[in-house]
Amino acid sequence: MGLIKDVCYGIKGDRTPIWIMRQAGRYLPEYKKVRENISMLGAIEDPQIAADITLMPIKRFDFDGAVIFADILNPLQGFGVTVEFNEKPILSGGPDIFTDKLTPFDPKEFISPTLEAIKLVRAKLPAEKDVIGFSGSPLTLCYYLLGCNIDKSYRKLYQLMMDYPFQWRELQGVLSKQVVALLLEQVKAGASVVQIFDSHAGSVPVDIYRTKVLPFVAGIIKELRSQNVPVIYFCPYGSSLYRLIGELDAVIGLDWHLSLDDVLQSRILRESHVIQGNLDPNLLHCNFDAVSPHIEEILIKGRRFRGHIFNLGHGILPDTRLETVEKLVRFVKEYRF
Ligand code: 1CP
Repeated sequence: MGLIKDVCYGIKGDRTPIWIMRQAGRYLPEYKKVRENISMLGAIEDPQIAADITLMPIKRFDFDGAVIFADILNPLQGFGVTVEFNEKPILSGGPDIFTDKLTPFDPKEFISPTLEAIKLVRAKLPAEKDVIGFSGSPLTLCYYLLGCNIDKSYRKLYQLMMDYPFQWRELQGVLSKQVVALLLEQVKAGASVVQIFDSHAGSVPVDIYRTKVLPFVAGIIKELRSQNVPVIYFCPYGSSLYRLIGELDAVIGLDWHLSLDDVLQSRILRESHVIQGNLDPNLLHCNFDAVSPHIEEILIKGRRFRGHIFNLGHGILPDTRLETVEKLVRFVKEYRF
């Protein structure tokens, strides 16, 4: 059992484990080199290349977990959507989700290269390192299915949610089942922990999140937990929602907008929670010595919780200083309580 998985269950070792969201991505020179010759989708759909990219940050920094090189969007091809990763991901074709039903698909058919990559990565890693699978949440997948990232507007997402409540519920139901199926297949292939990225739920007012979003997220997590899968739920820019999110049976991924002290003192979360986070990714542009006191504070405050997985408060940024990442990982791994 890996260190990250242990912490998900509240089993604390003598140190805090660390991985970083988007650690397998485009800040790495060796990744950029591979991508000179292959497209994003081409890399995801070649199990050996996806596995090699997944392992790059482990080889370079020795993180405690490997997050599989894929994306939250490529599985949507199973709904008949064309996905292209240009400057921004572009989704086209597929059903009109204001009016049409989504037909569930078999993950084994549409993410089989990712499942193969997970197997390859698992076989290469020692038991104490976790393989982290992931999916977008139903709301976040709807955001992309509606092209909100291209429109740079939440308009269609909110219209679907509020003006078409039956369609919203139906869609969230189908997407929830699909997310569970995608994550369970990743677990079967060898993922020991899964993360749900709810990248766009942080914009939703808390009372609307409670009725329109939370029940579906809770349903997904309940289903996964009933099959003993540890789940991390991450909602960036979601600090107004953390009190509600704290009701979920999941590790709570925190962005950096609240300090871990405030989260406890204002009773947003309790010490019985397991958390992940929450270093501001911008601090990795700086000299390690300048930011290490802040990193140490996160470690010490994080220790007050039932469990703490060290991570950033959002994905690592493209032009991050590699030396600072290297020193961060060494510092966290050598820190003893
Ligand atoms: O050319 C490139 O290098 C493409 C950049 C890139 C990469 C490396 C994209 C496009 N996706 C990914 C991989 C990816 N995406 C991983 C794999 C592991 C890793 O990099 O370590 C993961 C976990 C994701 C997750 C993801 N994709 C999220 C959730 C995280 C978050 O930031 O909130 C989201 C929202 C996406 C969609 C997506 N894919 C890519 C981009 C640029 C975006 C955001 C687009 C937008 O909102 O406009």
